Amino acid sequence: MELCCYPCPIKTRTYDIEAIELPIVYNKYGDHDPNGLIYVLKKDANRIRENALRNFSQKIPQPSPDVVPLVIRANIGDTVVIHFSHSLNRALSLHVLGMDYDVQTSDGADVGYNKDSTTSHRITYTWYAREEGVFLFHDMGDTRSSEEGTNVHGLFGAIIVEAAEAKWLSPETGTEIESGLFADIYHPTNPAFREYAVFFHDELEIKDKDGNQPADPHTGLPSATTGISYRSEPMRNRMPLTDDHADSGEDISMSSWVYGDPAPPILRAYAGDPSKIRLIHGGIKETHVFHLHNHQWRLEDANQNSTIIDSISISPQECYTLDILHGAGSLNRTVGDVIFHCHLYPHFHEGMWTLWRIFDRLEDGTGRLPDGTAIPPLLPLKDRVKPPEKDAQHPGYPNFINGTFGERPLQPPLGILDENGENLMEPTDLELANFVPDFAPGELYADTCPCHTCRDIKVFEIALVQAKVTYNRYGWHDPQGRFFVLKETLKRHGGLDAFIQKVESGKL
Ligand SMILES: [Cu+2]
Repeated sequence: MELCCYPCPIKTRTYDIEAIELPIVYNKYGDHDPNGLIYVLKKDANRIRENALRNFSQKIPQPSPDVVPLVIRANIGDTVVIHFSHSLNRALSLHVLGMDYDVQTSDGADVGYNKDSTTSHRITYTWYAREEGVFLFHDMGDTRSSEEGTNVHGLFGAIIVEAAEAKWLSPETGTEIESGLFADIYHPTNPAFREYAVFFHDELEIKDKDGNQPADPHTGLPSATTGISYRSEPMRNRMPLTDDHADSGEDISMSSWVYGDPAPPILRAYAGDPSKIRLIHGGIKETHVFHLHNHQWRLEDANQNSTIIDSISISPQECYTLDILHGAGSLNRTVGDVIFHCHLYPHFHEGMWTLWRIFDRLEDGTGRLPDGTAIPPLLPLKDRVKPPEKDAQHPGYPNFINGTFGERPLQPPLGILDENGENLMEPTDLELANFVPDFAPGELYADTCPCHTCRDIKVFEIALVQAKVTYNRYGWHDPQGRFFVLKETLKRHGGLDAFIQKVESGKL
């Protein structure tokens, strides 16, 4: 018998899924959708609803950790049976994109002459897991994109198909899980990896903590909200530290030192952990550009000749697997917070961003962030070297960084010189203890040349200059032009003042 014809056992994996209605609170500032609709495992429905209602009833409504898009998993070769039910007074369904099924029974839609496979009560769907990847499911019982529909209120989820024989464990407890955005994936022969499901969705129907349409504090105009996995961190809630509205640059507005962590779920890993992001566009309105800092992946994850990218456009209902090259922290094993966001800046501004936090020391559940928030445990992947324990000199990221919660974050040490060539920011003893062995300005916590193929260092001394810059012969100008100049250029023109004079008089 040919190898491909050998019979293999067909495994049936069954999920009981319910659609429920509940308020979804998108952040600690109380932004919420009072009419949220989500899929949950039926056995979790009461607990999730009760916790959500309790947190919603607080003076400022608070998010409920259990309220996240439903992510279930299967192995290649599985037959997936979904018992779907709900008690809402409408026709709803589960329609999966990209998996095989019989359209007469399991389409989750009411289309043409096919049988209607939406339901007002209960129905069973059968899907076939033929290939590895991430597949969106959503409601096709009500396809309207308006606030009367279901999608904008959150009725979507995903199924991730893993390799045959793979298992999925909780990153915090190490136990097998039935559902969850994040999982550690183990396989008998393949390396373990961190798996992160990330849902983009947009144009949400959001009220502020008082039940009003959120407004932009700078303009007074209505402010839209975009989300990641039923959470959002709009800049409208991160008010400037002072009365000066200009005092809200990115170093402040996106800093956890000032405001605490953003609301969308934070990805977590130890430096070097193999990692896959399962990116899902759950919405039905707009295309977004997922951009992850400091890391790259191949456009086609299974093709070693495929283009290396760090951003990808994702349209409604699309899904991608981002197999991160070199794992968490990339080739340099960088620890710290890495931002990812929609690169369309209005969406970024309206809440579509969060962090990937990469730790250097073992997090056993006893640690705390500078704002007092407990750090949940993160079990090391079992096939990797265990991260070192913390000690007094190595309290783990971010607790070796010089900073105070609620205050503007400091510039990194050794990064800026004054006009006499002296450092403006000297490192603390604790920072010094956590630098890499061959640290240098700009590469304090990560070796930027880990292969050590070349240690010849060329130093560029760069000045930031402000001067009036004239753009054309009609006199169009920027009175506060700011640009970089090599120090040797300044010297060649007789120093800073002489250089500025030449720029402003049009001689340069
Ligand atoms: Cu966007």
